[in-house]
Amino acid sequence: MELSNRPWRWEEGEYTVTRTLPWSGPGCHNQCGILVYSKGNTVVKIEGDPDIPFNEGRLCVRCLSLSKVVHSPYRLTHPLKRVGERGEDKWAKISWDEAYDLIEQNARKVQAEYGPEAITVLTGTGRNISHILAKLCYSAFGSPNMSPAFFSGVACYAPKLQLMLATFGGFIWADCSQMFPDRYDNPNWVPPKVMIIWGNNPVVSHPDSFMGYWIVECMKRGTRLIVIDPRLTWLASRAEVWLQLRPGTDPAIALGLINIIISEGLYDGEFVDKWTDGFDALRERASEYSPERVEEISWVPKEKLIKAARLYATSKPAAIQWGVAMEHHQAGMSTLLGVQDLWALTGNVDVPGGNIINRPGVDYANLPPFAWGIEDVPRDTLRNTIGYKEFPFYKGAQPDLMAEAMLTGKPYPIKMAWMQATNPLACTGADPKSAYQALRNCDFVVDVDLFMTPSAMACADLVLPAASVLERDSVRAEFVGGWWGPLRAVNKVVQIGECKSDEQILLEVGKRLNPESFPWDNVEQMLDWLIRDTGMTFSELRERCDPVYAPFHYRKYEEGLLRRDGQPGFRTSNGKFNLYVPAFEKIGIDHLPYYEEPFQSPVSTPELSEEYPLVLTTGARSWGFFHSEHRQIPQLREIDPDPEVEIHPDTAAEVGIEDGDWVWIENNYGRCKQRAKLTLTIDPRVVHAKHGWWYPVREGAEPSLFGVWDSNINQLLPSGYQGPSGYCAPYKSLICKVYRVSSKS
Ligand SMILES: Nc1nc2c(c(=O)[nH]1)N[C@H]1C(S)=C(S)[C@@H](COP(=O)(O)OP(=O)(O)OC[C@H]3O[C@@H](n4cnc5c(=O)[nH]c(N)nc54)[C@H](O)[C@@H]3O)O[C@H]1N2
Ligand SMILES: Nc1nc2c(c(=O)[nH]1)N[C@H]1C(S)=C(S)[C@@H](COP(=O)(O)OP(=O)(O)OC[C@H]3O[C@@H](n4cnc5c(=O)[nH]c(N)nc54)[C@H](O)[C@@H]3O)O[C@H]1N2
Ligand SMILES: [Mo]
Repeated sequence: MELSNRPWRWEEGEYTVTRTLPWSGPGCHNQCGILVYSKGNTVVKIEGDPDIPFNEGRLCVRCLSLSKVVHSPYRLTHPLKRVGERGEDKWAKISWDEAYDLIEQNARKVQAEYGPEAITVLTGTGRNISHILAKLCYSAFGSPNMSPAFFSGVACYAPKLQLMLATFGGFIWADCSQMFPDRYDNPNWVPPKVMIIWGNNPVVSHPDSFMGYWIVECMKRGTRLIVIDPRLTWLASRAEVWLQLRPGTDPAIALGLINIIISEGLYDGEFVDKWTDGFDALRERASEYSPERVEEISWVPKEKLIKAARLYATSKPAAIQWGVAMEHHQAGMSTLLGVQDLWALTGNVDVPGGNIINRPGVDYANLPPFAWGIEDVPRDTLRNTIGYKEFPFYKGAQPDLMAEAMLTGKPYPIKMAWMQATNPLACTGADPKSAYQALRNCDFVVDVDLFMTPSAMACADLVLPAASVLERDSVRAEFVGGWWGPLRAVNKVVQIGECKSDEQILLEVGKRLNPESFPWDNVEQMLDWLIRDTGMTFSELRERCDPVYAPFHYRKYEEGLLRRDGQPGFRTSNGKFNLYVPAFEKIGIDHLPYYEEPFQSPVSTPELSEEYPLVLTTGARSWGFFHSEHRQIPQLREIDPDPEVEIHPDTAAEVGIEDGDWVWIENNYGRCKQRAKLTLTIDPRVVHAKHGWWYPVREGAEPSLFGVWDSNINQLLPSGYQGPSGYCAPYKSLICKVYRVSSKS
């Protein structure tokens, strides 16, 4: 469909205007259309592109501030080689060629002496880096050990993707008309009658290619909300039912809802009979979770749970929008499974206004799958992937065991680490002080980032300056599987210093180390190859300008549009939407949803809870920051000048804390300082602390490391408490106490 007649670039008065999208650097998961106004090599302002259906001209504050990020005086502009001791902040500018020489020498030395698996590639939330880093790890280094940087249980989205593949063989999300370029006007779409927003605050976070304002658009069209969140969010304040649960008790809520829906006969018997497997076992399991028991576990009054169950099950269609809070608990997989079961029990699978099975922007049979380049790693080496034996369900190197290997040298030593688009000491890592030691144990550490981070300062030997999204040509495509979005070109606007794009660094390092796997002469050729199934080249895609939407069909399982054999059903070996995890049965872990207390809680560790009486959840997203980013951008910092811990006034009064006081948040693993924000929107037994804090304008050299140990809440979070499948970890279910900084520091 022709969306607009505007070209990808034009002149307007004294400005050049470029249409592009901010897929990465500074980050997010999305692909909002933006108009970049530039003069020469300077970005002057950003506006929303009204012709892009994904965001229809709307932008968040980070996007509107993009020019300040691109031109920040704190940007890295040249490759830097460490010349002092690690952490001393002594660096020499070197050329890219010298940097590549160092990389090549070190990588070849490690490969020869220890094998390629002694090199690890450490990633963050990915954005358009995921497939690039896979290719770097597998094809350039020949190592199987790509791992999210000390990100315990890779507790973000990957658990959802792996579980969905294992149970029904696709990727599902809430239907807000996003599959259609004509959006809310599309005649096949209807808004959900009810939406459950669960462990998610998308009006702030817009996570995983899902824009929060889409929900508001649905609300304008009649959608009513159920919100499951320990904090009163904007959406919760407008919900029909708000379930204010104790953090970490989500699996009990899921099982309670399932139990009510089944026992009251509110499920969709036809869908269940025809398309699902495992109903009887699920019914039996859920029957253990009476509303009374769920109330006791979760603190949610049983009347509210029953109201929510009835409202969801009797409103057709209905959708569930799920957030990362589900994965931020050890038993997170159980919540995810429970939610999938709810979609299926209510027959809301792939129906208009329900939870739909997405389709990539193009049918890209030949595009790289999840792990671009993995075919370059020999089978024997793949078997050496860290965590391969311990966690057979896990894909890639398991981060908690990777941390262990880097600390202990077992099962084998890790000698070289490559970090790109991650800041584990400030944000990604659980137990960041151990992560520091783990990186320090490596002989050679490279970091690629837009800014000098505490992680690079403390541990890197070589720091490479990455280009931001306005400094690169790239494509926005669904290379990593679940981050759905129409295909689009990312267009370079300016060049900052000697920064290079992640794509270009990949290609140049790859050509040095394994040229056969990098046959492209330049990035454009590589992009052409990546999107070759579309029948377009990169420059044709750019000229086309409009995003590429593939035709979308509802109820694909009825039409035989999901399975490789073209038969009706789901893409699973039994053709069913499984209400349990067949793969879990094989590896001997519970294959149905279950409730387990968080590893530390008032219930599981009552003695410890005498010392640390409060339940601690962390990391609800801030408007102005993407994780540890943006603390050096004044207008974004103005929105959230300090890290804040939310405390109920009654709780604060008990320990003499006043609004705005600096307080210690402490548990048996560590402590950090944040500023008290007293609020009635949180239960008196719960506190919530912000994540990702460091202070880019403070001293970089040790011991300060930009103040990374001052306010970093992850110091209260241990590594090694991942769930039984290797996925999920307790980022949002901890215990702590709070007290004024002056009273006992
Ligand atoms: N306590 C607590 N901790 C959490 C969470 C929580 O809720 N609570 N959330 C967790 C979650 S869900 C996630 S996904 C992780 C996120 O963890 P990460 O994704 O590792 O996020 P950051 O640590 O901010 O690191 C991102 C780095 O990438 C750099 N960068 C941005 N764009 C580019 C680019 O285009 N190229 C390159 N090379 N670099 C770029 C930024 O400058 C920044 O330094 O954090 C986790 N940490
Ligand atoms: N501005 C901004 N946007 C972002 C990011 C960012 O750093 N900044 N990060 C991106 C990333 S990588 C991710 S994963 C997404 C995450 O985006 P979301 O899924 O929205 O995650 P959060 O904001 O961490 O938490 C969502 C809600 O979960 C609630 N919550 C806390 N503990 C629990 C619990 O135990 N159970 C339940 N049910 N709810 C709980 C919090 O109160 C919060 O309102 O955001 C992405 N978008
Ligand atoms: Mo995330």
